[in-house]
Amino acid sequence: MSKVAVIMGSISDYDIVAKAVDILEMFSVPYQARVLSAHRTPNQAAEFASKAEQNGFSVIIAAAGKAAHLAGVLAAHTTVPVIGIPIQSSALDGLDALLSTVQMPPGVPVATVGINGAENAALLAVQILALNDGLLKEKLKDYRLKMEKSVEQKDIELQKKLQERLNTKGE
Ligand code: RP5
Repeated sequence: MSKVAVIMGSISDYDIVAKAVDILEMFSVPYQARVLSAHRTPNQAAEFASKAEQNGFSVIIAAAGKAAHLAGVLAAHTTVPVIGIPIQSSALDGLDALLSTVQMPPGVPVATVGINGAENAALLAVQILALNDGLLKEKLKDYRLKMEKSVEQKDIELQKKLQERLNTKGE
């Protein structure tokens, strides 16, 4: 199966990135996680992206905070789709990373998820892989169904709580 690369700009991003890893593992998608920085290890980051396709990666997830150029730099060195996760790691609460990641010039796209949106980044990666993988597509349908059931259950619980509230007030 095609692999997903999960790149983070710093090990301090890992707590958030771990949520993406959890999702990939849940779908049994092979991945490789690395710390590579657009600013601190620019040559290694460029080399990784340049060789990503030949090394069997079909999607790259790139998480970075502050002046978050990682996803864009990786995207500049490959045509493998890059999904950016802006990390909330500075005084600007992640808005800096969001804008740095999402505002790519025409020609070099980065599919940017919300600030700290690691789960969605992984799900989007799984959805991309599922285009050519029927089993993965089925797993995604199951995942959506479970999500639907869980929200329906919460709604039932809410209705119960509200009814109890009304009953207590009526006593
Ligand atoms: C970014 O700067 C990293 O992605 C991280 O979110 C932020 C802070 O990095 P550290 O100083 O914690 O290594 O490049």
